[in-house]
Amino acid sequence: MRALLIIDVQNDFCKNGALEVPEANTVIPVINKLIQGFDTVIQTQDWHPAGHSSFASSHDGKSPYDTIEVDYGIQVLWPDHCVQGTSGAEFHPDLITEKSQVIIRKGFRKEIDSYSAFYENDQKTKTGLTGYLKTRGIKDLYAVGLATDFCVKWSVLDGLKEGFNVTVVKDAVKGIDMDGSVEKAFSEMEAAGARFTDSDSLL
Ligand code: VGL
Ligand code: ZN
Repeated sequence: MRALLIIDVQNDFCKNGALEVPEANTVIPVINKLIQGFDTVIQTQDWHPAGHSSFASSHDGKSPYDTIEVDYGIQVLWPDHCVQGTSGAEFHPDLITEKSQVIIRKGFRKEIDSYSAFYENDQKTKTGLTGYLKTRGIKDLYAVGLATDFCVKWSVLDGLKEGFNVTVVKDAVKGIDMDGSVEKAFSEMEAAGARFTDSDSLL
């Protein structure tokens, strides 16, 4: 059994959003087409409380894209984004959401960021997605969405760690790209055992 894992296709990561991912909107029609070929569709939704610790505005003298050291390692500081209940946190209106059976919200604890669909950034606190997938007999995951170098990458790496076969649909992901981080993300995912395909070969 396979599932489509749609990561963070939310207004704030799309065109004119607070944390705009370049060319983000190009993935939406591709993902909409892919959805039709899947019986199981899962979405993630970045869902931060106001004043979240990953926001630069929560730290005196810091600017977006600065980094700080926290208990669980290096944290990139972001512009305020995907604040619970705001329109920026909504799924992009063009994305088909009717077939989504599970929506995993993440990043809702103020003191800890969460990129991955499986674990928060401490690499310990679980979202429960593994249990859901295993209970449903799903072994193969197809990852799409935003952003390649953050939430997609960590979801793919953790999915592999949890024992799933994970395939990234290359024309259905876009990245933020800080200092070559997209290319690095692809090599890290490949080294960890991810497979790659494009939507045409999948459909
Ligand atoms: C993401 C940065 C901060 C993502 C979420 O969806 O990749 N990136 N929050
Ligand atoms: Zn976030």
